Amino acid sequence: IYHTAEDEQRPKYYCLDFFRYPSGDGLHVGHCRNYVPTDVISRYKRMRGFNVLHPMGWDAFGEPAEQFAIHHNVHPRVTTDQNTANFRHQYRIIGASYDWSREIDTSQPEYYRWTQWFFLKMYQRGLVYRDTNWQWWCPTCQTTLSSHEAAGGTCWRGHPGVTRREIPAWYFRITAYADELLSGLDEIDWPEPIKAMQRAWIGRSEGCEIIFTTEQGEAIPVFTTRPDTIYGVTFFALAPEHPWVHKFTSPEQQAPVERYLQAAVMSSDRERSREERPKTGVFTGGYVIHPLTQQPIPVWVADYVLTTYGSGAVMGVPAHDGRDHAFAEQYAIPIRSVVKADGEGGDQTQTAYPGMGQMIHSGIYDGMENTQAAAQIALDLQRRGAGGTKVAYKMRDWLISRQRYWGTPIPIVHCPRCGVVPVPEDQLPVVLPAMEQFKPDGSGQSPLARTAEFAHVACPTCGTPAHREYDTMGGFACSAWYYTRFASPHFEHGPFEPQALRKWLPVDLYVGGAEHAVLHLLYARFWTKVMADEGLVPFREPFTQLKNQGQLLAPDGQRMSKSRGNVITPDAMVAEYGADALRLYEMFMAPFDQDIQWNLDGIQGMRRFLVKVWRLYQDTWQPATVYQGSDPQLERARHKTMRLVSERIDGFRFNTMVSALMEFVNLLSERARQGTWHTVEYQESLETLLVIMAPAAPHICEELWMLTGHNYSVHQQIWPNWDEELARSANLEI
Ligand code: ANZ
Ligand code: ZN
Repeated sequence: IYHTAEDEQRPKYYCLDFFRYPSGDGLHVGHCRNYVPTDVISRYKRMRGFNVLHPMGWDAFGEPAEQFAIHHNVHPRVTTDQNTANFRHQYRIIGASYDWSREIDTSQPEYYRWTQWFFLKMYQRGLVYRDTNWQWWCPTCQTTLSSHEAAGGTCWRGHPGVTRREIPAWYFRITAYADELLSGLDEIDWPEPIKAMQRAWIGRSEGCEIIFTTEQGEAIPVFTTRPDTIYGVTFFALAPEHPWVHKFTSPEQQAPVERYLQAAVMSSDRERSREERPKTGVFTGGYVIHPLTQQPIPVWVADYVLTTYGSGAVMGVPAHDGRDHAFAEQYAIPIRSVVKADGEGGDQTQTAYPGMGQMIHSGIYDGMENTQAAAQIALDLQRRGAGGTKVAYKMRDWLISRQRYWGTPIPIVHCPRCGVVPVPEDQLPVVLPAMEQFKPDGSGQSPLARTAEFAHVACPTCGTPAHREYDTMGGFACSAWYYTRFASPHFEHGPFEPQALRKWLPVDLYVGGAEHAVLHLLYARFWTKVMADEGLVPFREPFTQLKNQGQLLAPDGQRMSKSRGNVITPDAMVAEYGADALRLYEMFMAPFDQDIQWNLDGIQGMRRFLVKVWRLYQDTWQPATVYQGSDPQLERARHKTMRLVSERIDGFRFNTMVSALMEFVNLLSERARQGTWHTVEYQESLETLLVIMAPAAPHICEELWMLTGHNYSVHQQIWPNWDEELARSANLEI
């Protein structure tokens, strides 16, 4: 017997599922494609001698939970507690072996006081700031969104019609870690598509900053990857949100510019940067001065220029940039070629030429290769104080303010005398008041502003009557560090107990859906790096290995959803076929990461398989010690099966792990049919099968383990070792 209690001698294994937000819908069988394999791995690792941490908790704060509560007109505290009870029940019936003594709930003050504590740490490190800006605004959720959450013009919850508002909000300076977020990807074992999405999201681009000047001599920089095209600049374009638009706008152009601005800011960045989108803009009436020719260049406003990238302004080079070309054609702006392709005349202006070649119409740089000229021009500009090399990132800072009730209150006080004052650490948590009227009222302000007891406080510094920050943090703040809390979930003197943290973290295996590629998974990496710089954790990447399960579609080929009425619940399947049949089918249906459709025949087949296993033990298990004959072939098959099952669990090949078990059972059935089951090899095989099938089908294996006279529990057995020689030479005859 093997003791699975924690033991300091053993290595650790931290196997984490994405924790859940406690929606009212509960689990459907699609979710089990995540939870069953991780449970199998956890059980397997325990039997292989690891201390395994396999916890579950609730991502309870945030818009999904609050939207659900609003929809059902019940307080989110009530719905959250109801829903978590349902989830807990569902996890239990599918046999998930979570350590429920470590359950956490991000909406409890014992948890969110540490979310607030981290906010203060970041504040001290200069990683938190407040800024008034154009924010993404979801009219359905009635709250601001981060650019991540608003990508594509749809709210991350699926609501269309995301627009923009100009409001003050709090940000985490995630861009300070852009380079490390990029380079860290090389060290972790994550699916390549997720890494690619993070790289694209960070969007590092090496180029050059070039400083143009206003007619009054003020500097206005642009970011360009093509300084070699500087003599081809025929216009200058500002993003509609650029703060200097008004400075350039002449009295005559006032009205058209205003009209343009109002329309422009409402479309999303992605829409605005679509290559095929017709280019629009308006002339401001103003000019900038070209840094090398000193010529005046007309300043336009154009919405294909994003305020969120580079400096929010571009030097327009229609001869060599596709978008600038389309724009110039639209507004009859001159097109001036400055790089010619080999063997070309160079002055064609029908389309943009983005390629390499020889410099023309570029003063002293004429005749040079353009790549060489680019470096030279960057250098010359730098000498004159008119620019230099620069790296730009597509990624923006992380907007965390939400004008919503159901979130972690931001621990800040606004004092008429002292300004912004962070709440002192010893006054945490700032408790979310229990409000009956928690719904947004359409004012755009957080409901917390309406609670006098919460809102009014004495300034922690000077005692003057002041008011609290009303915004709460978006739910992604809570989930950015939860994986550390599981190490010591009840610790009261910090977010985690340092010893426990060192023992369990980082997470060895993290499993969940691919839809979190750039939200949660990027935020958590950022938070970890801050924790590391704060000296709190001895690692810089939280999740050593990441796996994304494939999607399970309904039998009609659609996504399972309540609204479509095609949801299949584990509750119904467990009631009808048993948890083990469900588990085996979840693994057997397809490779772990492949999308697949639910098929009732599949689970019925698994049920039949388990009945067959059951009969085998009823009919042929022999407690006596009198054996007849020997069966070397079966012995080889036994060793081979031990090896295959182990390798396939390790390699995330759960479907073929199940087929290895099935082949072995077929072999045993054959012996049973032929009456050649009185051998010691056969009886040993029956015993081995229960042990190696226990992670996949824990209930039936435990039951048969007991019925065949063993002591509790099959799950505390040592995983068997196989003989490589025997395992190799086996030929399975089916
Ligand atoms: C002049 C130029 C000439 C450009 C040329 C390109 C080709 P990546 O590679 O994605 O970093 N740009 C700069 N800031 C922008 C903004 N805020 N919104 C929209 N476009 C912006 O792209 C860098 C190029 O994107 C920059 O180089 C700039 O156009 C444009 F033949 O400058 B380029
Ligand atoms: Zn004060």
